[in-house]
Amino acid sequence: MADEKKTIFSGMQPSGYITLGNYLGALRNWTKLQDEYNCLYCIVDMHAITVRQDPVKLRQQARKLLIQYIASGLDPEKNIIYYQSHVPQHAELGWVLNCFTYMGELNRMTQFKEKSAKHTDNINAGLFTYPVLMAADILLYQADLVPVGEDQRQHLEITRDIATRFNSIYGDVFTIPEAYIGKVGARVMALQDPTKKMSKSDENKNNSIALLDEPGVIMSKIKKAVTDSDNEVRHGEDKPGVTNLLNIYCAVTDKTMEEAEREFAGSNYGQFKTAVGEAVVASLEPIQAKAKELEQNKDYIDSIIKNNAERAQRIANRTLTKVHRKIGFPDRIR
Ligand code: ATP
Ligand code: LTN
Repeated sequence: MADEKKTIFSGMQPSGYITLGNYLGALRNWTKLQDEYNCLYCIVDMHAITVRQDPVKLRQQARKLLIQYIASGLDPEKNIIYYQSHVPQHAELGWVLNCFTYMGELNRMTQFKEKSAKHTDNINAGLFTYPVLMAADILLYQADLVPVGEDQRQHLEITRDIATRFNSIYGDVFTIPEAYIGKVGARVMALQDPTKKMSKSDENKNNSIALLDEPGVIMSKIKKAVTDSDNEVRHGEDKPGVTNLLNIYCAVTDKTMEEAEREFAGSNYGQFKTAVGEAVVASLEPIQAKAKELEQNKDYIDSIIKNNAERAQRIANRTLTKVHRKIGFPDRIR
């Protein structure tokens, strides 16, 4: 009988060590979806080189990311977990889709605007066409659903536009994917500047909590987080720092905002921050223990890297062959 499960695709860049934002906005949702869907979770190293990376660090970060995917609960037997650069079909489809994407569409992307403002010395063509490679990632596997944080919504929209455009010319080649954005944790903000998102490539390490930060480091970063001066624990647009900490607290404890506000009515910021810090430490503790264990198991991790890239290639090839036929590339002689 044909496999009736729908397909999920998502990815993270090995551009640093994953943060609580990446975990709450994306990774945690992935682990909840793995039984109901066929899932592919990619480490998008080709996307990461759109900003300059140190080669030694990039390789280490990619391996750590893969380990953290598994430590967070993704089962590498059930899910396909692999490096983007091990599956050349991503780049091949990316090229084709470049020819179906307009400069004007890419010009509107806010991530491009933000990243090019941050890296004025290296505004390269890859940074500009980043969303096209992302569309290729998703469309190669005919994904139905793409679980991401709020910041990726615009990239999902352009993916849908590119796929719809291609299908309208060549027939039903691509599944049109939908974004899956969770209700809690979809946008965790920087601890020192709660008006911008927590980001793994932020140079100020006090802005983010890494999934593998030691408990003492987590506590100290949360204690230093920017709040305000009225000492009242409630959420609101006028209180971005406290709201962010409340959101984090709700996400890691599975409590509602009302429950959390009730719990901290009458607490001062010191007590509140201690409780948030302890809740974060407790939720990350099992992941950290598992990651330590996996790091010792080199052969196991290597076998996952090899097998899963092969599994991904087989699926990717099916779509790519179809695309090549549709656009009129000559058949390969075998
Ligand atoms: P970089 O700093 O290199 O841009 P990043 O921290 O933004 O990296 P990505 O690898 O680009 O992380 O994103 C991985 C996933 O995490 C995506 O699904 C993204 O939407 C989600 N994500 C990133 N930052 C946050 C955040 N602050 N809150 C919630 N989700 C987030
Ligand atoms: N652009 C994403 C990472 C990413 C991705 C993808 C996410 C690359 N390809 C495909 C989902 C599906 C980011 O910056 N967070």
